[in-house]
Amino acid sequence: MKLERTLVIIKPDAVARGHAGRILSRFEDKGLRLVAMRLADIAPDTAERHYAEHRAKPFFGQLTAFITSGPVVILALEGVEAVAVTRKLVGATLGRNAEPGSIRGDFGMSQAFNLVHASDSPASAERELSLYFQPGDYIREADSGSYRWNYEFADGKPN
Ligand code: 3AN
Repeated sequence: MKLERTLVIIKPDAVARGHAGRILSRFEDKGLRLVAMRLADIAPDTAERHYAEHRAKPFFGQLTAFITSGPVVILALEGVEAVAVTRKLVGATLGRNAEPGSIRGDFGMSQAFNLVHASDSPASAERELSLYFQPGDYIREADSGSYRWNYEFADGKPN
């Protein structure tokens, strides 16, 4: 059974405001599965590698300072089309524009302090997951039985 995995970071603002549990619940409620998780401080060099595509942007310094400013919860989530599903649950970058019902739409107003990072493509997810997790950090591969009521398995493939 091959399912997609994505990286989520519950950012320092969300952890400091005491929303980590409720944000985690949003992903679990949807049926995305936690396959690795850690509460940690992100090292500055890891933050710079993570956000390398934004290096030339004027907010790069603030962005890396913010993500390293306090503890974060780092998650690996699994499911069919997990990257796209997770982005949709997270919502638009600017909290005050984000759709009500999305995490950013329900929990925040800011652009910089926008509660959650989520990988934006399967290729980014692969790169970002490897920044934070080693192969041994993941739970054992789930069998399809543990997804019995999340998907239909007509020909062995989740649908
Ligand atoms: P998203 O997180 O929705 O994928 P990106 O990739 O455009 O958004 O931006 C990465 C992060 O940079 C955002 N999560 C946000 O925290 C921060 N950011 C984006 N634009 C700005 C900005 N104009 N000023 C400050 N921070 C920003």
